[in-house]
Amino acid sequence: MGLTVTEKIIAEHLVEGEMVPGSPIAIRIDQTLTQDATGTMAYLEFEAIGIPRVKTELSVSYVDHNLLQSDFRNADDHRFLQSIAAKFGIQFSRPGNGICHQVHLERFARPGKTLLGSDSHTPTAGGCGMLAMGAGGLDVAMAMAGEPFHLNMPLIVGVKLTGSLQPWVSPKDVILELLRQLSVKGGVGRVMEYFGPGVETLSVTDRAAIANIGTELGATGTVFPSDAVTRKFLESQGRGEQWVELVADDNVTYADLIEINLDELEPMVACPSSPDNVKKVSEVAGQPVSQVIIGSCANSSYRDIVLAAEALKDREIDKSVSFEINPGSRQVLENADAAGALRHLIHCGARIHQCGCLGCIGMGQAPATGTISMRTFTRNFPGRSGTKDDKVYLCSPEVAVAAAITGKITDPRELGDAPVVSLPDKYIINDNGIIPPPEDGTGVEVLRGPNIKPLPDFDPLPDDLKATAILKVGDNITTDHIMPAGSKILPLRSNIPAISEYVFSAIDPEFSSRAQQAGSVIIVGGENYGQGSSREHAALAPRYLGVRAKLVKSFARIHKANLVNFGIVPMTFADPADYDKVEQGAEITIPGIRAALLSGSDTVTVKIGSDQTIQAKLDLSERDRLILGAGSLLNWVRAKIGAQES
Ligand code: MIC
Ligand code: SF4
Repeated sequence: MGLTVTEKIIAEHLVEGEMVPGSPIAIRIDQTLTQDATGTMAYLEFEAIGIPRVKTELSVSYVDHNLLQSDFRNADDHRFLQSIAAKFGIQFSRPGNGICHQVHLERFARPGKTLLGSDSHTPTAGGCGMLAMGAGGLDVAMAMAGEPFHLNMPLIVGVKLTGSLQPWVSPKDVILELLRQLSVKGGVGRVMEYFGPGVETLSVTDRAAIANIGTELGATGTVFPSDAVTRKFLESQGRGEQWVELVADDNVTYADLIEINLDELEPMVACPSSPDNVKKVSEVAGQPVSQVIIGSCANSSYRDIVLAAEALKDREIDKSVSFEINPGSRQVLENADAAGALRHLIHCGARIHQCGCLGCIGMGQAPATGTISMRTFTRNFPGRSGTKDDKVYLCSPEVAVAAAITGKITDPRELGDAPVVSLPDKYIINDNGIIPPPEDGTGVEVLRGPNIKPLPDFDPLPDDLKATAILKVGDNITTDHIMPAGSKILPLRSNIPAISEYVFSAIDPEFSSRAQQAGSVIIVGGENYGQGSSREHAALAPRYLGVRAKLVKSFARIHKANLVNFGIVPMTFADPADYDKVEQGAEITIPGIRAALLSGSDTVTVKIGSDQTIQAKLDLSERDRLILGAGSLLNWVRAKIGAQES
């Protein structure tokens, strides 16, 4: 039987296990990326491992999230990141150089390679024929130390594209359609692999826009083939020699097959407040809009910005709309300027911001109360924009521009002829925003600001667990619920005691003090618990507050891995109906939890109060169990290194 592109890359990098869907495997990681909001912790962790230089082919540290410098803290973190990158042999992409995924695609993505990033949208580079995955910072630190990445062999879903996109219909609509069909948990445990004649009609940045939001399906990754289009892209980036052809064999069988005819797609939007609440624009048209933003790692490439400029040429922005542009990278900005696009944007009244994540992670750009904000972003989870009860719609740049012109949600096809954007044969390339590390970093001093606190120590798992279920939540809880971001909380990412005060703050403001009072805590949840970002702070900070286990109906992949890394036992209800038996506030006992884990048992008995028992499943690899027993991945690694040395 032939191999898919994903299987070919995994086979080439496999160091442990067999490529049987669902079974644990470990693969070699060629490249890593970090961004500042997860990177400070990832480098503290790398430092704690105690290796003098990264062992990957390439590691890049980006600063793109925490760009607001309202006090010393973010600026201190930037200096810390720059100095530690120089010390350990890591490329450093300066603040303002662009969003990690956009810059990585432009300058570093390579077909056939593996990339692990401490950001959930790392699969963006899958648009260039890579296997790129998001992970917690500690997993990325381990990869930098040369350790393989552990995951379950994914199921490979084939997405066959036929036809071609019609005027005003965007690559974003492909992935919105998939979200409509599959929901935010439809991709869990899967890699979405695209093939078919429609793929050839999409540029690498179009493919990257689709791969980016594959994350919102809960997918482990999204992979496009590396073909003539990929070669042209790499040549336009002055990296033609890095191209290799990588396509699926003719006789492959996909675990599932989905077919999308691009000819039939229409402009779509994801309505508040979930990326899978997708409707045709025509179904929600006419509602007034107060803010329109083009940006984020999903849609801020050259094509997106120039398309907006062309559509706005000789037109005006509606007076009730704040129209904002967040370019994805300095390369995008410089090339869009050379093409004359900035002139049209400035002339029509756009607010042009620096290159970075900005409002996508609540770093400014919060919308006005009760009004609709149309954004080309990745996520519209409740309150993520920074405004309570926000009404954020996710859309393509085409739909965004139409709303900016009319002041209402509008089907862009009503605007007449669609702009046609041709991509440069050669982009203007200027890498002076990326600082390479010195050959030898041993003498480099790491600069630490007062807000950078050491990693807390965590104790091993006790023999029996006694804990209080101080919080019970429903389905699709996001990491934005567990550990919110935004301009107030993000600067605390390198200070666990301080950030832990905000755990679950949006849904339970007393959570942190109640957890500390309870001492030992268990959290009860529904389906797809922990969807969204890769932030390990959503495990690390709760662990600091005393959370020792989570009992839910199902987990999102990255969050579950982060729980294991920080010694929180992830358990699922053996019978989902038992969810109703646990009330918030219940006292829970799990006698012999440590022995059950270490002996490889698939279930444990959970006592609720004094009179009920239920069964919980432990769906964990042998390595996961050892890590949980040790209390954290770092404890386990340190013990292993200690055992090797003695
Ligand atoms: C996000 O989009 O939620 C983030 C901010 O990029 C996160 C990472 C983080 O929380 O730092 C992600 O997607 O992983
Ligand atoms: Fe940044 Fe938003 Fe992309 Fe996260 S989703 S990396 S915050 S642009």
